[in-house]
Amino acid sequence: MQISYFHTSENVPSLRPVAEGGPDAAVVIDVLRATTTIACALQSGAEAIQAFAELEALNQAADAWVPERCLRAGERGGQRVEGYDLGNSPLAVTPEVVGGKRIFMSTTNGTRSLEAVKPVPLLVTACLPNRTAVAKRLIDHGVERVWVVGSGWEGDYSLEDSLAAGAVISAAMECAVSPHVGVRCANDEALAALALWQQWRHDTETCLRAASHGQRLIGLGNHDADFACCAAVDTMTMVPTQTSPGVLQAA
Ligand code: 3SL
Repeated sequence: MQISYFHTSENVPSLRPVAEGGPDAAVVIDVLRATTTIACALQSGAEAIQAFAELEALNQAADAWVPERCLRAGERGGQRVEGYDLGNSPLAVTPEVVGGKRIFMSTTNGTRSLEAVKPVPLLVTACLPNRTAVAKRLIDHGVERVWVVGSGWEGDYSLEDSLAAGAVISAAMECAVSPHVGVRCANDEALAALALWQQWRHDTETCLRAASHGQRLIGLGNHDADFACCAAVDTMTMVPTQTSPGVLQAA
């Protein structure tokens, strides 16, 4: 298995079909906080997350859904979009709130990364809590070329997404015990992510708080519980998986 890492959706190369060397799997990461929230929401029993880069498209799709089973989650600049049911906190997606519901979701960066790799045959999302579960899923599927895509912040690099990319790559290397499964970093970004994980793996919360987006969230108010949730490692086996374009479900 060859794993490439791209820091943001803007860095993702044009997609080619698998037969022409394109990826057969993609892993989207937005540690703070979209992919952590997505995993928590599905763990809490949400029927699905339907992701949108733009609010207009989200509103159209949500308007067409059964109102009692529909929630709108929107985040811009770290804050909840006015009039929406939810922002982007993993703590808000409790079973009481999201059980049985479809969450129509748009965030500043995370849902844009999902959009960028929507056509890839196997698309999953990762965060620190489910990083080993994601790595195992890749191995079980026998995929050959994996693109891991971070979300960054408005086109810029983010430390916490790279940390989680390294966490997933490291888990894949540890889990690939059969002699015929080899895991290799296919670009420098993947190697650098792995080095970052080696540096911070015993203190992930410090890394998240030191990161520029961590500092942005701290500036917006108390996010202690969000940091603790997003920094937890291997606490979840949920692997959000795209089941139809833009729709993630527990699979
Ligand atoms: O950028 C994103 O997609 C969000 O996850 C950002 S925030 O953590 O909700 O501020």
